[in-house]
Amino acid sequence: MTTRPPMTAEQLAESIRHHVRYSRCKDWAVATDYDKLVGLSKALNDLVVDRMIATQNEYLARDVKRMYYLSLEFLIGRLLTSNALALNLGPAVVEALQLLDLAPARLAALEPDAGLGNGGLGRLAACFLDSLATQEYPGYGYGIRYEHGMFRQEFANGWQQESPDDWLKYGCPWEMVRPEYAVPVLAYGRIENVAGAHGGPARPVWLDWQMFEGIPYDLPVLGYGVNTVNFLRLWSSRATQGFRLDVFNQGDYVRAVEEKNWAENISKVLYPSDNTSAGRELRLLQEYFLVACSLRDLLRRHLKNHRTTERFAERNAIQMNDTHPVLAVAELMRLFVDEHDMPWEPAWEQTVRTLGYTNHTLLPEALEKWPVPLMERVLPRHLQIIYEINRRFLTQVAEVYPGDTDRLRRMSVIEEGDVKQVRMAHLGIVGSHSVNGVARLHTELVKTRLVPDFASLWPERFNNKTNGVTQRRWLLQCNPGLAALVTGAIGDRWLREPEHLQELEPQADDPAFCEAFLAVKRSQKQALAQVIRERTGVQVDPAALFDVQIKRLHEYKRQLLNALHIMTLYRRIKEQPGFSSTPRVCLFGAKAAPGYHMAKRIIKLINELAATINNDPQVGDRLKVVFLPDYCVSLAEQIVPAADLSEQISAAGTEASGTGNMKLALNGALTIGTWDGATIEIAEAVGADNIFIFGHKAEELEALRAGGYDPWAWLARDPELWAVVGMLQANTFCRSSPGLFEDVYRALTEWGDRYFHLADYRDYVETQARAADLFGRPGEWARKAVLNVARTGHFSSDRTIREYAGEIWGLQPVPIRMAPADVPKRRRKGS
Ligand code: 26Q
Repeated sequence: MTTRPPMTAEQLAESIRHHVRYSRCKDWAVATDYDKLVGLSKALNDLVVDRMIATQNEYLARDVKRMYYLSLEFLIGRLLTSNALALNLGPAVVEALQLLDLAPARLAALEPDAGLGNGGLGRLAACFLDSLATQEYPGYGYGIRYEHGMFRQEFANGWQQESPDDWLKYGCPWEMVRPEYAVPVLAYGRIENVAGAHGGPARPVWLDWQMFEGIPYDLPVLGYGVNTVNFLRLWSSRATQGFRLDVFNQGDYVRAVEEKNWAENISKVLYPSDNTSAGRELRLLQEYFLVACSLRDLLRRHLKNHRTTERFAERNAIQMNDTHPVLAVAELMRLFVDEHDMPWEPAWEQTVRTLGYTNHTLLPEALEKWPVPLMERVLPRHLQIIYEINRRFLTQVAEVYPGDTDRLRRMSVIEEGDVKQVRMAHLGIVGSHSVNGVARLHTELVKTRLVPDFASLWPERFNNKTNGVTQRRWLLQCNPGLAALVTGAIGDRWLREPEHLQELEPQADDPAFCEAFLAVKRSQKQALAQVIRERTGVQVDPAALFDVQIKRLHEYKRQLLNALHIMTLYRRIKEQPGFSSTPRVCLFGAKAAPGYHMAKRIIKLINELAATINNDPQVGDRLKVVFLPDYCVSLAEQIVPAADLSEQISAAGTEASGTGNMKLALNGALTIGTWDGATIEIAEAVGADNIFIFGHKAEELEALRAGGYDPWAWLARDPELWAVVGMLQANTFCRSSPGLFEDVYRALTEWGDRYFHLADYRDYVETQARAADLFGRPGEWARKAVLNVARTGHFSSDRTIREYAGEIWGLQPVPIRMAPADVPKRRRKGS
């Protein structure tokens, strides 16, 4: 970055002292480290505020087109370091803290993660905000300010235990509450058609509703090295006077206050399930709450510059992150038609032209469907609107395919059955001008398997946007050693233009550079070894192969296949006394949805493997197994830089994209993976020689399925597999509780091995052996690792966002110049 830092270390130190005193009301002598962290955050925030005001003024003055990213999840993690880096104050912060006799890392570690998401979908939303601001796009996030984000995970006797996350306990120095922009939200009640005034047509009127309100809290989103500061607006729910007014009036004060509590439950907690739909009333209310607050807010902003909503889509784009905010289709129609008096057709045209829908999963259990009776009770007017949308849509389908009633049944937004259901994916597709998948294979499968009828009706609507990750958090911030090595070789343009990483390619053939790469990797592994010791008590050798699988625990992701490989190595060590192999540390980080029985068993299994293997003197340093508890963004930032081998081993055709695969490759880990999701595109980018691909492809698994896949046949054919699976049944890893892993064993056998662990086992084990072998030749390994870094610039979310902006949103960058007048006088002097 060529621009001058906006403050010197001395000024920053002074500002920290100022804020400890005036924001925390603490004398320096008694201030805690946490007070000082807040002081530092507030000091930086002063600079942020000037840029945020300048940015919003510019957008308003130029009446720019804006994009709103609606998501039930934003997994942003910590903000201090990324904000300091974006402001070009990285070195100044370190120096200022030295002046104040404080350790930067210790302070930074006190900031709780904002864990407002489950996994990939939520983290993607956070990377997108970073790339939007850095590329100077007017793009905002809208989400929910969950009081409790993703649960904290501990292990008790190897079992996952959840406890509530309390990230707001000490407040959040970055958030700005804006009660003046509170919005009312209605739910429940009934619809009556009331005759219009002066004999006009009858209009539906929503009666007997309950009201609550959304209070917005803004988190600033800083562009790196630019003045742009966008924001993420998070809604907190609150009861209003209008809430159960009747109960207040009847004098039942206590009951009224009890019910007040109920309204405040809406933003209380993040649903911790990933890739399964909860189907609960509270979740429906959360989804509606986000949509209702956000649309009312952005419509208010639109009406500052425009008298009407007639040409709304020219100035606004809205992206729906999966089906979770798809009620936006009905709510935008309701606002246009019921509140802004637009006729149906133009309202529908503006709605469709404004909205885009991103699909993130093919798993049937993740597809959201809401029972019609529930929707009718909670959102009666929306259900009416959805029926009308569907009626018009099916009329259109019937014109294109006359007499094809089966097609109408398949495509309908309403699924018939004992209990009718609203299919949210269908509503999203019908109500959007763009439907995208998140990796090339995934988009193909959306078109051919998930919704083929829609893809043939509207082929132009479907498009691919392969995911990406921000190289600022996932290389510059988390791996400063490697970032400095890269910048030393090719300069720092890669920070804003990730394509430049490819200039690193020639360095792969420079032994000195490869040596330097290995030295950085070694020091990152030493740092992680210390974290492992502190958190689990396990001693690992930093020279060993660090084999890493970090992601949500789900059967389709096949942590169990990894476990079968570990059992295989263990068995070989035990049965072949002279067995020698590359020393390996198998690392896991994963949370299981609290109600997901099989996922919790698999965690227990891996913890039992760890207990047995790590304490077996016969094994020694040849094999260690570590399950780090409470995997989260900040822990990922410590694991990713230290990984040698990245496990991306989902059953082909099940992982929509994956984004951990990108983070790990960008940090020079080699991938062992299946031909699935974005791993396919990573393989094409880095080259077949620089990645370990194994297993059946999606169409091969499909053929196996069609031919009647028989796990027993695969067992019978492979004696080693037979022996390893037998260990599950024989209580080898749960001597004191027989039968503990019976269900895991059954899932792999009697229950049909839904995710083809057994079919991919042999190729996996052999490919692991090739990886271990290569690791024994560090020069060759380093060359491939450096090529991975050089060739993964394509997987930056900067590229992804540029594609969305150009092809879906019609969004232009808006550079923000900071005139001296944008900074109040008090702060201008000396800076
Ligand atoms: C739905 C209804 C009720 C409660 C919860 C949910 C719910 C919540 C989260 C359903 C799904 C999710 C999360 C899905 C997810 O993270 N998908 C991942 O998205 C990534 C970004 O595109 C991809 O890289 C991953 O492949 C995909 O699994």
